[in-house]
Amino acid sequence: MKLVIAIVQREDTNKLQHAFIENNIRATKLSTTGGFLSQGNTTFLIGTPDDEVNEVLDVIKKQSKAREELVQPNLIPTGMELNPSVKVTVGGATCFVVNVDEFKRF
Ligand code: 2BA
Repeated sequence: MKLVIAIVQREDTNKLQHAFIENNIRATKLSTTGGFLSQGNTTFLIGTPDDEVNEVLDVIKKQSKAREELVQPNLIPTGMELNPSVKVTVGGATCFVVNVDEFKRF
């Protein structure tokens, strides 16, 4: 079994959540904040059999768009040498696939 950890932009959250339900994929939604932009994003935890990981990743890929964000001067951590008006491309989705040692439901 694997755990897919998927960080997506807030704008993509609802349609991805619906796509999980339509595709019978179980997921837990967490409200999270990006460490760099300090903007709200969403982290989904998806426990899935090994042979269904690619299907899960395909669903996430289909529903996640890359967007450009302007980094605000007051959000840049001190000491970082960045142009205050720099544009960054966020997403589509940042995904980690990790092995699950045990899965139990009581
Ligand atoms: P944030 O940390 O708010 O980052 C938003 C975007 O800012 C990133 O998009 C990237 O384009 C840029 N960025 C982040 N750190 C940077 C840095 N030190 N210098 C220059 N640009 C930087 P994504 O890479 O698509 O990441 C979107 C969100 O996914 C991140 O939001 C964070 O919440 C999460 N994430 C990305 N990589 C991660 C990682 N290795 N571990 C944990 N979370 C990660």
